This record gives sequence, C-alpha cells and structure tokens, in this order.
Amino acid sequence: MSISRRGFVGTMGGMAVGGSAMARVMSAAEPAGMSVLRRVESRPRPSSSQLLWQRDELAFFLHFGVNTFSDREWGDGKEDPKSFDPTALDARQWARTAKAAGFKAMILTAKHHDGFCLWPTKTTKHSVASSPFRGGKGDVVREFVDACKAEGLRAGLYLSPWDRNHPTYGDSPTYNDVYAAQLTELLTQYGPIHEVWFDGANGEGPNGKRQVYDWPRVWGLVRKLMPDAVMFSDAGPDVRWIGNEAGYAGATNWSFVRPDIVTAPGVSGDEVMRSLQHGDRDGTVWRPGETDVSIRPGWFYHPAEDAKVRSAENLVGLYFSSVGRNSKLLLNVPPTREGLIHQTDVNNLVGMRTQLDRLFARDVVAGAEAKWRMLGTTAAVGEFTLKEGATVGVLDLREDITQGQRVARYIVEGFDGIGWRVLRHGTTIGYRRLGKIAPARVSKLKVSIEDAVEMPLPVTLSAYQGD
Ligand code: FUL
Repeated sequence: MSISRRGFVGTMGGMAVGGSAMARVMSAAEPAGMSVLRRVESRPRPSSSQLLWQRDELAFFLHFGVNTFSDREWGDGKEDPKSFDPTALDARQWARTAKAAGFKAMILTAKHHDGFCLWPTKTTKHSVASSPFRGGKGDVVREFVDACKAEGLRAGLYLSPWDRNHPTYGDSPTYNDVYAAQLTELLTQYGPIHEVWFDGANGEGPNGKRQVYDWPRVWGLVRKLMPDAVMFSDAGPDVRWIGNEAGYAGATNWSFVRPDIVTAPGVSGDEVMRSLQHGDRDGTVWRPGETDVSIRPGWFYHPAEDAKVRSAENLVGLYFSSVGRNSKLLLNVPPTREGLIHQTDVNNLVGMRTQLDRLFARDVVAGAEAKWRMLGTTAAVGEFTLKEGATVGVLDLREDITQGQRVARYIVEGFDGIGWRVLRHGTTIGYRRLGKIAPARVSKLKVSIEDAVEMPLPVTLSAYQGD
C-alpha cells in the first residue's frame, strides 16, 4: 500500500524546513516582520513492497496450461483436463533460466481464462488433479513456488477472474465466492507470494450472463492474507499496467496516479490509457507501471513460433524501454509441451544478460567529483568532473525513490574541453532513466534539473561507453 503523507512545508532561502505541521516561516523575499504561510501537499512515497518490486527490475511471466496443448491463446473452457500432459516438467529449469538471465522474480498463470487450475483446488474438478500429470497427484503451483525458493526468486501468481469453465461464472455473488476461495487456497498453502496479478478480462459466462467482479473484496482479501504482496492490475492498487503489451513505458512516466481516472481493471478510454502509460504528475497515490510483453508473438507456447523468438538485441531494447523508463519488465517466457523453457528462448535470454553485463561493466562517472547546487526550490544543477576523459554512449540517471519521484525535466551536458554540449534532455527520471546517445568524448558531465514537483535531490548519474 502506498504511504501517502500529507503535510505542510515552508521554505527558507531555498532550504526545506517542512514537517507534518503548518510551518510559519520567513521568506527571504518578504519585508522583515512579514511571514508567509505556504501549504504544499507532500507527495506519495513507495511502500517497502513496492520498492522491492521495482528494484527487482526483471520478472519472468509464465503462461502455461491447457492452451499449451491445444495451441490456442484463449481456451474456451471445454478443454479435456486430460490434455494437460507435460512429459518433462521441470520448474527448476524455469528458475535457473530466469536466474542466469538476471531475473529476480517469476509469475505463473495459476488459472487462465479457460478456467483450468494448475493446482489441485477444491473449487472445481477442472484442474491438474483430473490430468495425467504426475498421475493426477501433481501440483504445478507447488513445484513453481519450490523452484522459486530454491533459486532465490520471488514468486507471483496470476489468477484470471474470467473463467470460461466454471458453471457459476456469471452468477455474480456465487462466482465471487468461488474466486475468493481460489485466492484463499493460493495465498494460504504456498508460502510467501510477492505479486498477485489480475487482469480485467470479463467475457460472457457459459450461462450467457455477465459477471460483476467484486474488486474491493478481492483486494481486501489479498491484503489480509498476504500483506507484503503487491497487487497488479490496471487499477493497481499497488502496481499498474503500463497500457500496452508491446514492451515500452511512456517517455514521461510518473509513478504517481490519480485513482479517480483508472478506477477498476478493464476500464477503457483515452484518459485511462494516458494515465496508464504516463502516470499523473499530480497523482495522489504511488502506483508504478509494469511492462508486460512476451518473448514470442503469443503468450502461450506455440511450436510455429519457434523461429519468432525475440533476439538478445531485441531483449536489451525492451530493458531500455521499460526498466530504463522507470518501469519494471515482466517478460513472458512460456514453457513448452514438455514443461520446459525452449532452448532458443534460453539462449537469447542468456545473450541479453551477456550484452547488458558488458554494457554496464565500467561506469566512467565512478569516482568523479560531484558538486550540486540548488537553483531555487524546483531546480538544481550537478557537475561531475571525471577522473579521466572518456567516451560516453549510454547515460543512466536515477532518483532516490525512497524519497518519491521529483524530477519533471532535465538536461545532461558534456564538456569536451572547449565548451558544454547538450547530450540528452528529457522529462521524468524516477527509479531509472536509461538513454543511448551519439558517442561523445567528455571530461565533465552536468545534470540540470530544470523542473521538479518537490525540492529536487541530487540524482545519481552513471555513464557507459556503449556499443
Ligand atoms: C490478458 C489476457 O487476455 C492474455 O491472454 C494474457 O494473459 C495477458 C497477459 O493478459 O489480459
């Protein structure tokens, strides 16, 4: 849950003197004896769970279920549970792949829209218990959480609210009870779950009726059973959808949103999409964006897509357009019918990691002397004198997001021995802002924060040579 602190802050000579109470302060510009009262809404900050979530940077998404065997993207709920028959399922191989590629968490589709449950639930027979997998005694969710634990990854689960199999779907109160029971099983029997993932898909039920979901109940239940988990949906409440499935966050991307714009999962409209993609500069809750995208054209594994796996270079590009734009990358890597991550996907993921490690191997700003100056209450400038001249091709800016998100506009300049030259300018920074630039030889770098929504704090600058 985001911690929203509201208080009153005054300024004195550009220095914050605020606190939680109204501050009566002297302004340098006011005639002596006059005092001003200035009320500033203090901005939201991330919770410790939201911080962990963002710092992980990379998570695997695993779409796996009856669709894997029927070669479909959306099952209709009429699939025979016996069709679910992975012959060599090894969740440790998923986890080892994730770890080798530098991913810190994994989210599994415990149930997709077809209603087939990957754990032996009491709420339906349409589950692994009716399949040949491990002789009907198997539990994919269990193997998944055990593998996460063994490899030191955080586990997350996606439970589709749309259920095309369950006979109660469409009888709203009854199905809402079923859904709550499924969530309860998942959040009480499998140890810590770090992220609970919800979409807003809401098709017609087998009875022709439209289901009305009870989101306040769902969110309340997760908060009660797993208080440290973050909940994902269009409407959070903790982390939000980034508004597309193509792998990029907005160039301007605030971690704040106005909750009155995206009120529930599945709502649509131009303002909703803008808010998802960019957040809201004047938002009142901390709800950072998650970028979900697949390594293959589909979310589920299809043999016909084996030659269409994103390359290592393409995956590096996704890292820049998501993590590098103050978002988190939730990369879908779907297991095959054997129950393994395909070798092509493994190779390209490891290739991505090799490229990223090479790119970020030597920060030319490390050890530089940094001097920051405040320029009023919403601007500041930091100058970095490098230990030796260097060529820079990648800039990496970071705000200390434990103190919120402040920067609204910045410029980075480089000194080439003769004069200052603009290397890059942009809007928000947040957790991390990465940018490739035309390689430039510099001896000094300067970051000017030209606009900020709160008194700017020094940002961290790293720079790399690039390709
Ligand atoms: C959507 C679903 O309809 C897709 O099948 C996929 O699971 C995607 C990640 O979320 O809501």
